[in-house]
Amino acid sequence: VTKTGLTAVMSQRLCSSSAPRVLITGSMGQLGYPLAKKLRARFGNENVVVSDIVKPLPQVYKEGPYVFADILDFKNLQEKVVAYQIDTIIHFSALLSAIGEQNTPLAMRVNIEGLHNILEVSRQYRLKLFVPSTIGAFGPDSPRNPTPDLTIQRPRTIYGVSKVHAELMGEYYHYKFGLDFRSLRFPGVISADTQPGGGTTDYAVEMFHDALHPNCTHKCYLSPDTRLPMMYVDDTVDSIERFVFDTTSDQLSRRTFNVAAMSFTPEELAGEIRKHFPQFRVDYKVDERQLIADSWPQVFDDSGSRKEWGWNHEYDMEGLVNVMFAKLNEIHA
Ligand code: AKB
Repeated sequence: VTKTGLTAVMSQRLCSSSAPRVLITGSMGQLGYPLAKKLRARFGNENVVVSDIVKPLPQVYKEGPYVFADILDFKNLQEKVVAYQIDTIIHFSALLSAIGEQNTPLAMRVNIEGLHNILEVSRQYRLKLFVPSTIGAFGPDSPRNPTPDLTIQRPRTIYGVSKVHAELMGEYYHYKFGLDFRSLRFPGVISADTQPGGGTTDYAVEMFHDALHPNCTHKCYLSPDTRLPMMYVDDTVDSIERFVFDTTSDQLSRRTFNVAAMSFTPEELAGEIRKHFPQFRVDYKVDERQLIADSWPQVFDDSGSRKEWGWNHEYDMEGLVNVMFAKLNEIHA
């Protein structure tokens, strides 16, 4: 090996030895893969272990470690943490709001029992743990415009209840056992190349896909004036990276924070989409998801995140619509 070659190998070693070793659960959902890409670019492919219980496309195996990790199987989790020398877990596995209402027992198992396993394995092996929370952790008794970080939380979905439980359990493990637990409450997340599944805010993603089909009328299950907080996926991924990997524990006065970017109604989004596709039509036919949306924040107050750990979003509604159509055109080209 030449001297420069050796230096390169050594600096690679130095880099990788100081890099975190991250396990992402539920990686084949909307957020796992985009986050893995970002973290792998920063920390190296081998240092970010992507996991789920599904068999992904072959390309996923080529990009770095992909493992079967069932969050309901404690031993399986322990094994992954030990085998891959994990020091940080990003725990995405969960059933979202609308699907959770259709199968409450499963939502309780995945969102609550699964979380207990993740908390315990994190305590045993002294890991850092990030668990996303949501606007759905608030309910009809919470102030809706704006919704602050600390206020009444009495959600009426099993998803919301499980997320309040996750916030409280994580904070309990932090104060009782010193676990470095962190959580961000996310708005509806919008992305072009990964799909959400079973959420109440999913209409916004579906609108973009339908707009690309000239003869398709989007059927919206929320009323035209339902205002909800939303965020483009790149902002979501940035917030996790910054909050988990660029913020020290002593910077934080608490463990759970709201993050926000924009709020809009279906009618407002359709109006912005019509700037690109003037023929875009929407039929409104509300279903049971309206009740969920009506109990959620309309505008999210994230001033705590902005002040304490420097959160700043990049995409507003106009930026979101531009980037979504640019990405979707690339995908369909
Ligand atoms: C859902 O709609 O359930 C999720 C969320 C806001 O947490 N997208």
